[in-house]
Order: sequence, then structure tokens, then C-alpha cells
Amino acid sequence: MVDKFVGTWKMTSSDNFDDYMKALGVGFATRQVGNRTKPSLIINMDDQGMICVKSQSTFKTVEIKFKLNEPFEETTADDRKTMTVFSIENGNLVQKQNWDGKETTIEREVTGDGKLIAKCVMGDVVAVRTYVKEA
Ligand code: DKA
Repeated sequence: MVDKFVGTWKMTSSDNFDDYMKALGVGFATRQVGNRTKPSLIINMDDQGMICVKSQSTFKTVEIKFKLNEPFEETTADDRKTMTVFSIENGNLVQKQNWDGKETTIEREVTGDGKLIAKCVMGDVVAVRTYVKEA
């Protein structure tokens, strides 16, 4: 299930991300950098089922390690401290972050043409970020 997500992905487009960051409560200066940054997403899984997701960019590199369906504490690139849980839903890798009574979801899908699409949802705001596989 997770195998198709494993690899190094490079972001090629990002739609409505500024509004998504605003909905998260990200301040102006960080949004400016966030809008300019094209991260690489590096996803690995070991034989114990531990998954590593690393988002790497000139702005910031953040790495999280977790098992599916097991909540853990995450510090996000914009410095939110969230309780996060990953699951597989309809073949997609779904990340739910909860903090300060709020919730956002990042649903990642690998499409038939081999792209990784990250759909970021906060309330009624949706951002879509597209990645292509590098390795
Ligand atoms: C993705 O492309 C989604 C990343 C979501 C990051 C939210 C906060 C960014 C603040 C700069 O995998």
C-alpha cells in the first residue's frame, strides 16, 4: 500500500497554497518563503513498517517518522506542534494534524501517470501540490 509512495519526489506546481497557509494561521513572512519554495519529498519505509517522510528545501528540512494509525507529536515546517496520524484511505496516504482545536488533512495520491498529488485541506480551503518522481 505504501510502496507506491516510496521515493524522492520534486514539487512541480502548487495551487492555492498561500490561502491554505493563511487558513493554517501562517504569518506573512513565512508564507512568502513558503510560496517560493519547491521542496523535495523523500518517503521511505523500513521492514518494521516505520515510515519516514522528509520534506527538504532551502527554507527548511523537516523529517517525521511514524507507523500507520499510530498518533505522534509533529513539529511542522511553520512550527505548529500537532498531534498527527497517518492512515491509508482508498489507497491514499492521509495525514491528519490536530492542534489548538483545529484540524487539517493532507491527502497524498499517486496517479496513474506516476505523479504524487498532495491535497491540503483546512476547512473549506483546498491547496493542491503536484510532485514528480526523481528517484
Ligand atoms: C506538501 O506539499 C504539503 C506541505 C504542507 C506544509 C504546510 C505548512 C508550510 C509552511 C511553510 O507535502
